[in-house]
Amino acid sequence: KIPVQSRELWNKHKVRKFGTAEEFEEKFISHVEWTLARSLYNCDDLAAYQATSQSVRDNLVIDWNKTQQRQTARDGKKVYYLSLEFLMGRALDNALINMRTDTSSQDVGPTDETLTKGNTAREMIRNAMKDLGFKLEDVLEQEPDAALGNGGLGRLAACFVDSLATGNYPAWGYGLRYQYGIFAQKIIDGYQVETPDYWLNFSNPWEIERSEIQVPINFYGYVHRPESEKTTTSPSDWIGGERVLAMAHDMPIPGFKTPTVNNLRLWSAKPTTEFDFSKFNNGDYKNSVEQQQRAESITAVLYPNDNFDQGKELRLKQQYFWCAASLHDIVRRFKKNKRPWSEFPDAIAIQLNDTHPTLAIVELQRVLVDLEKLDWHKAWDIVTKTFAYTNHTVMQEALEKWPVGLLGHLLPRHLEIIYDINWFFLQSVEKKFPHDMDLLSRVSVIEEGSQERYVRMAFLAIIGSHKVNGVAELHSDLIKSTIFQDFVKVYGANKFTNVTNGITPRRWLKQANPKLAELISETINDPNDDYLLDMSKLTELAKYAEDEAFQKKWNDVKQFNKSRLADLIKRLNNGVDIIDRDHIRNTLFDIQVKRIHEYKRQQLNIFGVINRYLCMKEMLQSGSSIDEVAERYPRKVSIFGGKSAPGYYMAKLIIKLVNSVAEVVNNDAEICDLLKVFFIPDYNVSKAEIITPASDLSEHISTAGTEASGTSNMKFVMNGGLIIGTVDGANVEITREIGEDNIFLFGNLSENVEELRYNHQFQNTSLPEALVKVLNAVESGAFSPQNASEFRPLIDSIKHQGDYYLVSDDFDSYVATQDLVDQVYHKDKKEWLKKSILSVANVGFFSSDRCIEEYAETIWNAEPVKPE
Ligand code: NBY
Repeated sequence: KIPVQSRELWNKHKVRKFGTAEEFEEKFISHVEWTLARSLYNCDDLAAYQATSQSVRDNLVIDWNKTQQRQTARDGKKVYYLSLEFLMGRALDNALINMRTDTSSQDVGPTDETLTKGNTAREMIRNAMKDLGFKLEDVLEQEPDAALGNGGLGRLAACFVDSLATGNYPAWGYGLRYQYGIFAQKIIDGYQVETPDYWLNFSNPWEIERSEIQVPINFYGYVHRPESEKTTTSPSDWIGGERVLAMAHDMPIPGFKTPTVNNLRLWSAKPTTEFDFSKFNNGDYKNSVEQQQRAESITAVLYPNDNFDQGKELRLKQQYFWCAASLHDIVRRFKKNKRPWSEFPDAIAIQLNDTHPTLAIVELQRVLVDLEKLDWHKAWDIVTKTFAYTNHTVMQEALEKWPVGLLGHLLPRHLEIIYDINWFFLQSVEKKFPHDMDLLSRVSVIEEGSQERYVRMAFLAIIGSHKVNGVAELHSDLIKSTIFQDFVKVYGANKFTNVTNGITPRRWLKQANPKLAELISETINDPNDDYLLDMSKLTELAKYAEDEAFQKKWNDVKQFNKSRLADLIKRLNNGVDIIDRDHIRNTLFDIQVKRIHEYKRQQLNIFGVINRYLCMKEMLQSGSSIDEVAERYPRKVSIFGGKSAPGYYMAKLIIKLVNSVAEVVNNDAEICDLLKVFFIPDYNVSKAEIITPASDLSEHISTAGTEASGTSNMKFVMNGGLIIGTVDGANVEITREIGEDNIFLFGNLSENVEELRYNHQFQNTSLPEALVKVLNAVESGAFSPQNASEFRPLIDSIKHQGDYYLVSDDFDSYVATQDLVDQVYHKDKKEWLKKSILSVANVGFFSSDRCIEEYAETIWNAEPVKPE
């Protein structure tokens, strides 16, 4: 503690934020000289990025410190969001956009007074950078994506921390600081090749290493129970075998137009400085050093699977390492206040992003029973009131389960606790439904199977939580009627709820689409961009949906964004333009970017493209002119992007098929550039910021009932793109919000999926004629002349393996709907623009701010801590 008489001196030298361009320039230069040890003579774009980030970070850190002090003093309920993935993307541009410009209190950074009207903090810095000799856009490009996630689940966590800070919630994210994020995807000869993403190569200006916060974490070992304690539910000692340290790294998370800066705490693993003397005595010095070095492997790499559980021991180690470190941190902070344990759930809410952090439930029970010596049932009451669990999938292959043997070996005490949790749970079920042995085995946390027994993590998460939510209405209904139906029976339906996903409009509208954001703020007369905090303001736009002058401006923005994407594609295509710039206005940009997965049905999309191509060729062969072909099949570019899990054979084959089709179609002079196909390599957050605003049409075409929500559907709509989609996930609510006239829905409904699958298995189903032609062309080697059988597995899965994803059942309806899209886009542009404008006008519901408010009110019971 600093003595009172010293405080005056501290205050005299209080650090201050930069507020003017001049103050920023001074900061920038001092970081170039002092932080980077460089100078005017060797400051390149990368150094400028680092110096700018350091300067902006200095401002954030001041607010970060104040936010933490304020939240501690106010002592409201704190929210912790546990996610193994945070797909943050770049931080600098986002920080510039979020920098507030609307307050008059002291040391606030750029304010209205220091900025000329209509000029944002971002503009101020852009100008300052220019004066210093740099172009802001080039400098921003230097930042590597923080790609610590796979897809939707990880990006959702990133949008949530943005909205939590913006809503002034006292909330931290907890995750892992992987040294390697999701792999970088290269396309070589049409195939996906994975290369490591060592994103920390040039050091990371956005993280604050907290070397003072190091938590010891144990693995393996054995359980010792004192003679006096007879059962596994009494305090026991876990004697750990292997020990590593979890070190904290903090990332400041700025809210939009608020001084609240929250914290994202990521853990990295490092060896302890303890020395294993038993090994040393054996003379095995080298081995004992190696053992220590292995510690770092725990947080070395993100597992690159989405919607698939691989069940590897190192993954379980990651999960426990992260849960134990985070809980230790949370409990330590709680204990400072000396409140009774029974008040823990009043002080703290912990949200589990999928089942990956389920061990946190077990760990808290262990801490309370073994270390804090609470009675088992009192402890369990605290645990269940604290946790809530979000489910993101109903697909079996994605539901986590761990072999009992593996879990018990790594975490012997935790396995005992899991058995006891299950025991008490099953007793309560037995009491409610006596003698229903089937029910007991169905809801048991332990799956008793053939040889191995497994721990079902989703069941453990339900039992240990007070609320379970799905991520879109359809999905939340489905979990109640399918995978968790027995738990609805046991607990009643109220434990299960829905919070439809959302996305942050700061990144996905303002940052990704500055031109549209500008047009919107000017049109609805909102020069300070307040609509980004209250998206219902967008409904104002509806007035102009049919206004010709406005439609033209709207269309101009879209054309600008399409050119921007065409530039990117040209760059990725070795400088060769595949999109005809003279026709960009009447070329439909049809985009499907997301993880490659059979259930997301990129194969349906590419089969549709092949069908279109074959039909065009057929017309030409039967004597139609190219103009007639163009009339029937107007200009279109079909854009794909997304990563496959490295071990997912079928997904990789789909990528190869797309690239093979592109090769043939793009080089077919006969069709005169009316159709183009491109696969964008290495789809990631920063590429999404270019791609999303450029779509005319985007594809969200999963087999009904398989896509829990989808969030890119929301991003595309927010950027004025129309959707072709199935009645699945959040497409349902998007339709409700924007109106069914403004979305192209097709295909079978989820309630029919079971029957359709049954028919494929036991009935003689025939394939639609058009699809047969497509499959024949693929089978004939039309797209793989050197290896005709290359795509066999894709064909077989439809023809001979029951067509699990129902491509054949939805094919005709998909093609017909694509025809309808062409009709509207090319024959009735006014109608198209009207749909586009009305979509944006009514997209407000899908702001993650709304979503976070719902979590806060219905699950966490938490309130914002407003800055004075
Ligand atoms: O979560 C996605 C859903 O597919 C999507 O519909 C939803 O919008 C989004 C946000 O709620 N799920 C997802 O991205 N899942 C994963 O990335 C994932 C990653 C790893 C594992 C499981 C799922 N795993 O078991 O290792």
